[in-house]
Formats: sequence, structure tokens, C-alpha cells
Amino acid sequence: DIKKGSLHPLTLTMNEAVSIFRNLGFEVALGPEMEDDWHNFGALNFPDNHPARDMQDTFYNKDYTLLRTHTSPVQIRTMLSQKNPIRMIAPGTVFRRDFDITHTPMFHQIEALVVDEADKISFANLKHVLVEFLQHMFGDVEVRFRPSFFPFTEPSAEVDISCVFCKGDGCRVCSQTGWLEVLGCGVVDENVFKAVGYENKSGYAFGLGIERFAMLIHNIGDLRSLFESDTRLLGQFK
Ligand code: 2U9
Repeated sequence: DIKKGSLHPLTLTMNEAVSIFRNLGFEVALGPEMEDDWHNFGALNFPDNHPARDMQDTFYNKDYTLLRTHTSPVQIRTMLSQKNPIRMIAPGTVFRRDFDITHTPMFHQIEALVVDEADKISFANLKHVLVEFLQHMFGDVEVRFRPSFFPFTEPSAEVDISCVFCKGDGCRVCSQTGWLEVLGCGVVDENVFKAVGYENKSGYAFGLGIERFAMLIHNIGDLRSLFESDTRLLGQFK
């Protein structure tokens, strides 16, 4: 009797999200996991004293190269090497010095970037793509945008969907709010375009965590179970 293996729930979730974005016209771009300060922070408008740059938050090597803390350096590399318009996603592994119930030091993201001539790309375009993506991923959910802040986008927003467990009535998973935060997004900050030598461009970007999506889609309660290789969990994804 030959036992058949199966794809990991993170792989399944990543594949599903990438497939939806490909159908929405996004091309996949990849980049190195070891980066330098400029590609990971400087070009993204992080101030020199930003806490994310601390040794406490970022894994540094002896030569001050670092393990990327998000996939954003891939978008920076794409802007420097490809011609416009750009419509790309960067799926991949990222690293932060965080380890508790809701954080693992290694996790996975998809980030997206769209760039075209000045005034061609708006927050309305961003909203449309995100609602389309989230409804393919989660089914018939409501989507809401809340103002937020990121160094690399202005304006910025965090995006919630109506709770997939209680449909918005309020339950333990959504802390009785009826809403679940699923991603962050915004209009690309002018300083990011300046850093890569772009003039008269407009664009939007967003980022999401694959672990969070996998937990919501497959009703997985404990983040750490995604990294334990326990076949009682993995065997349920055949
Ligand atoms: C460039 C310009 C802008 C990417 C973005 C977010 C908002 C965001 C988080 C989601 C959950 C990280 O995995 S997470 O913890 N991401 O909220 N990411 S906008 O913005 C960019 C990226 C690259 C050149």
C-alpha cells in the first residue's frame, strides 16, 4: 500500500492566490531572500530611525546584508529593470524577529505593484482589483477599507472582509466585530518613485500574509501548526 503525499496548506493557499492574480493580469516576479538595506528599507521610504530596522526586528548578517522582511525589494528591482507599465506580484518567503502565538520568524507574503503614467492609476483601480480578488478567494464577502499608514504608500489603507465564520454577526475569531483584517494597501508614495528615478508615474501596491489567509480559509486555529509537519494536519489536505 503506497501512501500518497499532498501539498502543504500554505502551498495550496499560495497557488490559489497566485492563480487569481494571474487571471487578473498580474505577472509573477521573484527576487533574492538575502537583501541589502537600500532595497529592503531605503528605497521604500523607511526613515533611518524606523524601528523595523532594529537588530531586534530584522535578521542581519555580519556584513549587514539582511533577510528580507517583506517582498517589497522585488518590486524595487522590477522597477529598476523592466519597462512600464508594470503589473506584477511578488510571492515569497520573508523573515522577521518575531515569535509568539500570532507571529513566526519565517512567513509568506504576496505583494503587488501596478505602475503606469501619471494619473492613470487611482485608488479606485486598487479597490476594484482587491474586491475582485477577495471575493474569488473567500466567496461572497463584504469588503471595507480603513485609513492606515505605511512608509511606502500615501494614502494607505487596511482592508477588512466580513467575518467568514459568523458572516458579520460577531464571534470569537473576529473579536465580536464582525470583521477580519486581511491586507494592507495604498497609492505608491512619491518618495518611492524618486528613489528609483521615476518621474510622472502613478501606481498602487498591496501586501498580504499567506499564513493568515490559509488559517481563515481552512479554519486553522494555531499558526504554529502550519510549521510542525504533523501528518494529522497535513493529511487533511489531499
Ligand atoms: C513598493 C511600493 C509599495 C506593499 C504594501 C502593505 C501595504 C501591507 C502587510 C500585509 C500583511 C505585510 O504580511 S503582512 O504583515 N503589507 O500592509 N504592503 S502596501 O507596498 C509597496 C511595496 C513595494 C515598491
